[in-house]
Amino acid sequence: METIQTIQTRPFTDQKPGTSGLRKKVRVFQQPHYLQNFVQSIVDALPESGRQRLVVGGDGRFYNREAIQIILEILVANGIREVLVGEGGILSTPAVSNLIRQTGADGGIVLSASHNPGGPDEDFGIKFNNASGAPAPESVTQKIFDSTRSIQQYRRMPLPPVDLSAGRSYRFLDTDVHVVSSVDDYARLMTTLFDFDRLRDAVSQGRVNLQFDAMHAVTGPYARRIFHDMLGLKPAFLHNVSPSEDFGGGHPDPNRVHAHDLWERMMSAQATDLGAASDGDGDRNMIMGRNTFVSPSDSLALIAEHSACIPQFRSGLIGVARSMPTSTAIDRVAAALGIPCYETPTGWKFFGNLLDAGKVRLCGEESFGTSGDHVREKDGVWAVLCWLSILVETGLSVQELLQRHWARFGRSYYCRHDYEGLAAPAAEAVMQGLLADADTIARQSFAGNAIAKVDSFTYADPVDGSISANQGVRILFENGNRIVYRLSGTGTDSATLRVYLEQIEQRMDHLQHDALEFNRELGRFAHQVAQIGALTGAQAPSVMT
Ligand code: G16
Repeated sequence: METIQTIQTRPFTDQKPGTSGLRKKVRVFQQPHYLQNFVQSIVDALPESGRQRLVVGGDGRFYNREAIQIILEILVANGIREVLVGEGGILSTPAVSNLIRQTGADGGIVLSASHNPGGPDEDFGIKFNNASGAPAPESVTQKIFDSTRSIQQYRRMPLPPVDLSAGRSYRFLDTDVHVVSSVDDYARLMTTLFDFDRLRDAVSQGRVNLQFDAMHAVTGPYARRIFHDMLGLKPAFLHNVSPSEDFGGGHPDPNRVHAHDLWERMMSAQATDLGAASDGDGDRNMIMGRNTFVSPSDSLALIAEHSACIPQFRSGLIGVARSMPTSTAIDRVAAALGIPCYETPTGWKFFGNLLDAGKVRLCGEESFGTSGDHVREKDGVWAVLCWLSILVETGLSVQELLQRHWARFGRSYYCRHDYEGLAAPAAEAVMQGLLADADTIARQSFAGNAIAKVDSFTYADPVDGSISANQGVRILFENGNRIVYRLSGTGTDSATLRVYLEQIEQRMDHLQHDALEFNRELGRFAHQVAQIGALTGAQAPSVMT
């Protein structure tokens, strides 16, 4: 009989969680003790009373299964009473959040590097979600990080390879391990939020046509169950629904570049009323109509505007929230609805307190994330069901919905310019330089529009009062236009500088421009005032979306 081993280790200095947990190259995670140190640090951050039940699952990328075996050995050795693992180790990020909430678990461990590619030379990630199903707040991630900096040993119980077929249960020492369906609980939750009878009528009879691209990632099984089995969508409208460890060699990021096939189909005669894609771990979404792309910020605003079409929200939205760089389109809808709109730093974890306190019911981010108060993560499949509900209830096309929205609320022309592959010190220098030159920049103007102020965004959480400083530099124009600069917190090697551009247009005859084109000059201005070329050597953004 094996016994619990205490393994001597040494701290790694690079285990500080970023925007969404710890993300590194697979080879970094494969170093002896690397993953083990981090998992033991998560356990050490849990209070004694928080060690009863944990959920574990991931997006199925390369190293998912090996990581789950390692995690189980550590959780058993640390006496966690019960562990629920997704079938085959698979659970989408919103499904983990849901399982934590449905089972009253103390938290969960999510294995994913989201939209980053997978494979032996690609990315892996791990994060901890708390008992409400939300990504751990900074107070907890800091505790985990502190522990990784001082850890000297971890505990493991050697286990035979654990078969993760659904329905299997095991007892290892004091720990019960149950392998649960990846999809059942999540699909059940969706039926409580949407009118599946009405959606099925529309979809199965082809009155509203949908196509969905799972990008060979985790949402494949969810899409098959919900869109095909439950709503009667023909299999030909489901693309890339077989998950693979390397996402079919692709980049599971639902945007124009990486969901290119869907994009092309939606811009051609093969278009359907609604086209959608989701990312590696199923929390992001991209929404399209015939010949139409809906920017994530507009998607959020339109879901709020038409929330009465969504049974989940029929009792009232109460409040909404967006991350600071996300466009202000939703602010205008919230004002019209007479509800508050909160502005948080980037990172879904910042919505957790607002949702738990019942201050908001709908949240979203420019980074292709939207969700409601049913879980504490963004939720890709859910966002598609929202849009489907809006199309079914209004009888309008995606394009008509957008046009009406812009005519009523004005249009936020919104773009993001990414400067990838920068040396970290150079990227930092841009951020520091902006603050150092804030007064000089504030005296400039763009296209006749004066700058009201240049500042660094600080968030005071209205629920627990915690302060998060340095969450991005803003150039705020007097007419409401904005430029926002921040450094990405999800990369695994070099630094990425993100520049977010927003220009609000109310004139009816100026609502139909191409957003990239519309913001091109503002992008040049943003590049120049921040001295990006001089400080980083980058003469232009590498990606513009
Ligand atoms: C993660 C967070 C999101 C956040 C995004 C920003 O997304 O969950 O809340 O908006 O990162 O990424 P960056 O720091 O690179 O701008 P995901 O889908 O990668 O988990």
